[in-house]
Amino acid sequence: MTTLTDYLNDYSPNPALSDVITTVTDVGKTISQLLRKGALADILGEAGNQNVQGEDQKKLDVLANDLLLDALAKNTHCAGVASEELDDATPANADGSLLVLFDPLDGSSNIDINMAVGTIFSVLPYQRQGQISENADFLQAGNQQLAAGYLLYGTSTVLALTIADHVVMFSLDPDTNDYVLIQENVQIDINTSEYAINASNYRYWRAPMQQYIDELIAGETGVRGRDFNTRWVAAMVGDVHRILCRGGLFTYPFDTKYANKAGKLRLMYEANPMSLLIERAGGAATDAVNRILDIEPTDIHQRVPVVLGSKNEVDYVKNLHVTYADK
Ligand code: AFP
Repeated sequence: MTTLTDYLNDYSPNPALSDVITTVTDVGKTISQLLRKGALADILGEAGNQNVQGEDQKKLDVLANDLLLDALAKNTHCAGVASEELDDATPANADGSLLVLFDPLDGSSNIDINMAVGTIFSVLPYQRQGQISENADFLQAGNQQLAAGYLLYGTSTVLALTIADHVVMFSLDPDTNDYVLIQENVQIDINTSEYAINASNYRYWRAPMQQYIDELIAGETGVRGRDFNTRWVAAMVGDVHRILCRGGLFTYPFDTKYANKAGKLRLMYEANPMSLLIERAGGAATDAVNRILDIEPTDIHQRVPVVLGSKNEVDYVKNLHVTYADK
């Protein structure tokens, strides 16, 4: 049996990264326990305020955010934290060498209905050791990430992590409260017949995305020549986990539903960490055309359209968009 501590000792490039990952995943144990208690822990329902995204915060959004913030503020290797729930980045320890970004509770709308939720995290290098970190320090492309992962609080609590050229998965053992290695080298099928999208936004998509989904729905009666299936967890962590387990395509595409939003998902603490996991598992991740990990960020809360998963399917979407652009 290999624990997360064993794995970090064997594969982590430096003790500081191991320590920060341990801090984040230890908070994950607490969040997991709170979720197991559910309504009995008085953590369900609305917190009564909105976050920087203008979204109503759930009690657990705020609690998970505060638990992560408090724990990382005490970690001497953490120079600063950026969270979906906070307007600006929060400085931590100026001598730290790492920056941590997270969505503390992805899929909040699932909390009150006992469906899957998760924590998504990303670790970037801090280049100005000795100085107080600020928003600009976080504006690094996703290809600079030193680590990325998520905790999925589902029927069991699973940790997916990449700190090297591969992806590993751990399961939280409720008896020992240890993360135990369950998969050493996650690989995604390059083809798939399963896709995840919120189809109610159809009328807001651009023409190539509408054509792509029309083709999937046409199945064997259309150009794709085979039937497809859909799944939609309404928590990116759940959809990405399914794709890491059995392939598939997930997309939250550009839509015109809200004029000032390129899509719903955030680049820095949702799309980038998930894209690193997907690519290192042999998949692909784009904004429909461009590689997400190469996007140079301009704001810690900027949004990005996302198409990720089985490589040949992601490439198919890209070709459709490029063909449309050439018309
Ligand atoms: P919440 O955290 O507000 O529930 O949003 C979750 C999310 O950002 C992402 O995890 C889901 O894939 C997506 O939004 C679901 O969006 P819809 O509610 O529009 O389907």
